[in-house]
Amino acid sequence: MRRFALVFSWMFVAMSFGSVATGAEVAPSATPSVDTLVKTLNPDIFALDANQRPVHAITNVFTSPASDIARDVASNNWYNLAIYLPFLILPQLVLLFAIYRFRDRKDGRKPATFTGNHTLEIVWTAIPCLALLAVVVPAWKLLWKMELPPAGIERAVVVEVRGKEFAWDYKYQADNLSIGQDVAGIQEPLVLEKDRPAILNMTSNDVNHAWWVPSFGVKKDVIIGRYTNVWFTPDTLGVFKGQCAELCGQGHGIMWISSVVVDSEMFKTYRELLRHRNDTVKIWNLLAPAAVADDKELESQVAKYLEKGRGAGRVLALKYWIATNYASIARRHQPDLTSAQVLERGVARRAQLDAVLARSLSAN
Ligand SMILES: [Cu+2]
Repeated sequence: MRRFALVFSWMFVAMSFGSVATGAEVAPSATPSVDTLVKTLNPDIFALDANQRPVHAITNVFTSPASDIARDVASNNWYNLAIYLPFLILPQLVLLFAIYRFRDRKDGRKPATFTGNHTLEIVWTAIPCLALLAVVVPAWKLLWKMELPPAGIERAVVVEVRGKEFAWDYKYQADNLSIGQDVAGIQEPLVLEKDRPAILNMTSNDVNHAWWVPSFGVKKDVIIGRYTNVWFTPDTLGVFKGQCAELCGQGHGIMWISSVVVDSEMFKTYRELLRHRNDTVKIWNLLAPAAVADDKELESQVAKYLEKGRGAGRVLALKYWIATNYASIARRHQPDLTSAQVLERGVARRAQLDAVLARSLSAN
């Protein structure tokens, strides 16, 4: 009973710790260029197949473990294999030996018959029991570890995960920043920080799903009307893929998961970019491929945007989101424009924005 109380309570503990860690306005120093940021934080839009679907490359937990839990899961599996492999192989060897050694030699000898052998029976009962114990104890310890709050819970990145037919929405609990699908409807990756525990509190909007990223060693049902949770500490930089692992309807096969693990500097920058995202929508509407991009209108919207703050982070966020939107939308079929035309327009409009920004920033 105590254990269940513990398990249920830790996610709330995690939530409250998470909300304390709200970041202040960060002025990114020595930040990478806008294009580098776009590529680093949105790897999927640069890796689409001929049908414009993200290239799946789900790495597995044994060859590419990328979290503490994944490493434990992989080593526990190899250990279990070492224990149970002899039980699979030895009986076959004994059987082959007996078939050969005690074959009928056509010399009229009668086979020996005997019943009961206490010593033998005790041995063949005791050995499997010991093997079972040898498997159970470490497996139990690992399962226990996965259920309990992580070490360093107060540093954890707490994310609410919502499954829906057929995509994922994420919300960083600390500052209520949400991500999901971008302007072109492409699933956005969950960005996590290396060496910082991630706690996912998960639920569903419609039917049951499952959040599965093998390289994190995590697979958990995402159930409507209930919260399930997992934690792991990503320990490798890079992009890690997964897939919904609960048959949830027609689009189940394309309900993929993407996660990008970045260093702490990049994670800070990312959160800063997210913080200003909603404010960039009006400017995006002026700069989108089909828009007229009137210079006067743009100047007034940029001025409004800068009224709320003109720090380096806020300016970078504006440039970043326009670039990201263009990068993404160029890789989806547009009604009248080819990808190349969209990209070309993107370059021109980003230059237009840079010019307006430069004017607005130098004006005051
Ligand atoms: Cu599914």
